[in-house]
Order: sequence, then structure tokens, then C-alpha cells
Amino acid sequence: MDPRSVAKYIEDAEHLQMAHRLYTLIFPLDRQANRVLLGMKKRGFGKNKYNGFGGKVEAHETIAAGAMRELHEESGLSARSLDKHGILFFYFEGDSVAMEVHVYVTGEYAGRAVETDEMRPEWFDMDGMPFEKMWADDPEWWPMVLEGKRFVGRFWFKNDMVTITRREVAPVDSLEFSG
Ligand code: 8DG
Repeated sequence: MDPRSVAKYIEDAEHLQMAHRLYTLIFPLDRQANRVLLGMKKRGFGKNKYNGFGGKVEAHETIAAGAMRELHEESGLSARSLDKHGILFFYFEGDSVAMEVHVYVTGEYAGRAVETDEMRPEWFDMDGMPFEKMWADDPEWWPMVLEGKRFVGRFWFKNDMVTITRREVAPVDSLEFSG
């Protein structure tokens, strides 16, 4: 198993047998204006959904470095600091690979958000997320970001990528174990 994965902390035999792929997800915040920058995904996985910025963690980089790289590639912003908020696991029916997504926010970044090949950036009120155009699990953990809580979530999706058949989502005291 990838040593950067936290999957080993999940005590569940089914989960441990699965391969895991590491991803990042990062949300730039403008706390003074109570806004969050989302991107409309223009291609690939999650096309036509609003989301934070992120993608696969590459073999040579730390998870945090991957989050910074993806933010820059997809939005033009350079994060000066990162705040890790949660870890999400996604399981899709019939797929033997689990997605392990490390979720960050940043309130300190340089540059201006620009449209890229992958994302069209747009600011939203942090209390007014466009959940109807986001992944189905997002309303279940975003409130914990607003409350400043750390969280771990696991979601089992049907292969329609919309229907959640099972979920385990809870705040945690610390994500220290996740490096
Ligand atoms: P590519 O260049 O190969 O197209 O891909 P990439 O940019 O490396 O990765 P990606 O496939 O775009 O990464 C998927 C992104 O979507 C990643 O940031 C994690 C995020 N994501 C999921 N599922 C969910 C979800 O249910 N909710 C939210 N908010 N984000 C999700 O994969």
C-alpha cells in the first residue's frame, strides 16, 4: 500500500483489500467576504460539476504538495498555507479501487483566479454552495468545514455516480495520523 495512504487506519477488511488512489481537494477561502472559490469542471471526471480544485497525487510528491500543485494548475492561485480539514473515501459499485481524497482549505494565497482548460472559477457565498451542481456527498461534510471541524467520511456510490447507498461520516479530533 502507498505509504502516504491513511487507509491502514481504517479497520475494515473489505477496505484493506482494496487498492487506493490518492487525491487532493482544496478550497480557497476569502474569510472576510465569507466566500469560497469553486471551479466548474470542464472535462473528465466530475465534468459539469462545481468543486474545489485537486486531482491525483503524483508519485514523487507529498499529499500537501500535490494539493498546492493542483490548485495552481487549475486556478492560477498559489497557496501560502494549507489547513487540512478531512479525508474522504469513495467506493464505486463494481470498482476495486477506492479513492482517498485529502481535503484542504487555504485562506492565504497569491495570484488571481483564472479560467484554465480544466476549470472555470467562480466565487460563492460559503453558506450558499451550489449543491445541486456538486457531488452528492458534499452537503454531508461541507458544514463541518464551516464549523472548523476535522472529519473523516466514507461514501459508497452506485455506478450512476449519484446514488449513495451507504455512508459513514463523522468529525474527528485530529488528522495527525495523516501526515
Ligand atoms: P486528470 O488530469 O487525469 O483528468 O485528473 P486529475 O486532475 O489528476 O484528477 P481528477 O480525476 O480531476 O480528480 C478528481 C477530483 O475530484 C479530486 O479533486 C477529488 C475530487 N472528488 C472526487 N469525488 C468527489 C466528491 O464526491 N466530492 C468532491 N467535492 N470532490 C470529489 O473524486
